Amino acid sequence: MTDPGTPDRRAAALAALAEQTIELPSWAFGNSGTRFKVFGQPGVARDPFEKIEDAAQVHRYTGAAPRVSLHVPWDLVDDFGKLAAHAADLGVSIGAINSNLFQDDDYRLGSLTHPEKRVRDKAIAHHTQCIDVMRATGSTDLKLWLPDGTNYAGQDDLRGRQDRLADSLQQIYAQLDPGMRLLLEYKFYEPYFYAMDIPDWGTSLLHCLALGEQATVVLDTGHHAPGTNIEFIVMQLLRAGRLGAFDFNSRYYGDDDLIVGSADPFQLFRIMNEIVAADALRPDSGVNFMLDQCHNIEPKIPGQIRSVTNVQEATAKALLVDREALAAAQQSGDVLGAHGALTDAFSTDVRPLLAELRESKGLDADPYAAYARSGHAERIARERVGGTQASWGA
Ligand code: RM4
Ligand code: MN
Repeated sequence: MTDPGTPDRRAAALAALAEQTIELPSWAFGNSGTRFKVFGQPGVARDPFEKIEDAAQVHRYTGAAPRVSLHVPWDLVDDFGKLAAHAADLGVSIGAINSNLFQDDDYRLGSLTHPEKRVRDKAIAHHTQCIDVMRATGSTDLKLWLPDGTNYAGQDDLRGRQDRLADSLQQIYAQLDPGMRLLLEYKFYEPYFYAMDIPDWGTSLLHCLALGEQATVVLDTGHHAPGTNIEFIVMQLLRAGRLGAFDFNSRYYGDDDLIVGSADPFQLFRIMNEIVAADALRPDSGVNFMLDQCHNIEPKIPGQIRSVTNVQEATAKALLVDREALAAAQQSGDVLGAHGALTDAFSTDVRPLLAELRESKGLDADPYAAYARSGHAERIARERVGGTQASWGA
């Protein structure tokens, strides 16, 4: 058995964990559900300002979630400068700006790939609006998930759609300021079922390579077929220097958007192991570790706290891998020894290490319990009366 807990390795892990940050999605703080039912919850945010207040609570107790992704138009406000200032007052900042190409009647047959130029131009102009929001908020990441696709073979020309997509993306990319990035997401099915126009990392990467260095791939862990080896994709995108961000969540059947690490903690560990092995945990590595989740039945702020701590636990375990023993076992063909170097680290209880990390930052060792004790959930349930609760999709 390798010993993942040597003092040197623990110290190095603590230093790396102290710098790790995880970005929260604004939509996690609104009500959400399935197409069957959206359950409202007491105290849910009613506007983008309140969503940011909730995100700031997650940061307050974890010390590791200092940015919030926004979604346009769900988070449209009159004055984005004011929203960014509100975030800064609460100790957080605005992260990626997500565009929306899936909620307009014009987009029935596609947006950036649509056969009609008028519709493509409208979808491109929406990104101009998003880039303006980035300028007003100091955001550097424009995140684009393309919901386009077709339902029936022959419905449209597959290659023609790729050509139109390449042209539309180029027009968006050309508007980026230096220092801004385009994060291009992929998803293998849904909302269309025959062919999605960006179904996989290869298609996303090809478009990014054609666009230029400011374009990188977003890997949403929920957007793969069952059994896909996601850590292989992580490794390959890191090799190509094009892993721009994660959308972390868990899936069982589809795009389930459950709490990251809840369905398969070993998979999350394997993903973080590739990140650590490639030294991509560093804050300047260019990988933005974001959550893309919804909390349909569980409370939202505690759900986000649990998500952050799950990512931290997987990261801590990856940092404890005995890399010398691993390399030696790999080199000598010791199959079980090499595998054991990973499983030993995975089996380590890292909660004491994370408690030490939090205490060193002046935080409570258990963010989940500390939030529960704080009375915040009861306070917002009392105070946030009237108005309309924010909801996924609105
Ligand atoms: C999509 C995709 C995007 C997210 C939206 C809300 O399925 O995962 O990342 O912005 O949902
Ligand atoms: Mn996503």
